[in-house]
Amino acid sequence: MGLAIAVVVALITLISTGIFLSHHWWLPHAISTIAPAIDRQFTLTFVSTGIIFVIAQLALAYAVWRFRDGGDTRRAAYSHGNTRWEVVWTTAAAILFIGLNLIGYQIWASVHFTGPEPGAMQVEVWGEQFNWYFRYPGPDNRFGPTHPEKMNDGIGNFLGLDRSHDADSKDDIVTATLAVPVNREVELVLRSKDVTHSFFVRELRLKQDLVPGLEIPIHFMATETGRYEIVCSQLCGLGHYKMRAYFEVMSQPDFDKWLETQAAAQ
Ligand SMILES: [Cu+2]
Repeated sequence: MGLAIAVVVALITLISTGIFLSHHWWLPHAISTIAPAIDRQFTLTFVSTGIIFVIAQLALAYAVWRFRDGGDTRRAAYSHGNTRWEVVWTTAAAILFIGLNLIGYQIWASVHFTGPEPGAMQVEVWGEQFNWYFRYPGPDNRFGPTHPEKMNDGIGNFLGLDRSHDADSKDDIVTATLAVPVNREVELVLRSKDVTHSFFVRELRLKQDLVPGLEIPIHFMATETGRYEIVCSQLCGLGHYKMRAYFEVMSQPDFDKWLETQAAAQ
């Protein structure tokens, strides 16, 4: 029985490790300038914890086999721990996790704490149960104020704009798709109308919560044109599963044309 359990533990370990090594299910194609650093961090975390996982599981399999019941009638002796080894394990785990955090922190900070490059294009991202809206500031480059009491999805005033009174709102463009020009720095300002949502585009390697009452900026540069999916990755209610939108990366001329069409439809 001991041998059978040891073989099963070893097989589970080796097969699951093999699945990861084969990259059969792996990260989707990356299209942002920050992506290589995030993928490197991911791989570093995976490799270091993976090696420890394999060693620990194979040691478990060995112990199950080595100390199996062999009809020995001696009484078992109980160990009460080994302080020196406990200090060693705990210190090693602390160094590993704090080290990984320190390396990862720099990548995270480059998206969140350092501002975008000058000349970045600003877009507001709004989440509501269960839709996404995006707002471009228009030719004046300024977002008009939003009035919660004027928000009315029924008449298409999703963000509560008062275009007849607020000068800055007049040329604001509200869309259902997030389009950006390729190779241009973009700053997104994330806002929520109701509960916490999360903006996630796998190919950008970008995920950030939208928190009611906060305006959260993040920035990125997309390096390949194409159409990708935005999903809400924070369980936000019954319709969470269908809270999606498209993210399109276009050439600058295509983007200009697209924005013009959107402006005409306001
Ligand atoms: Cu949501």
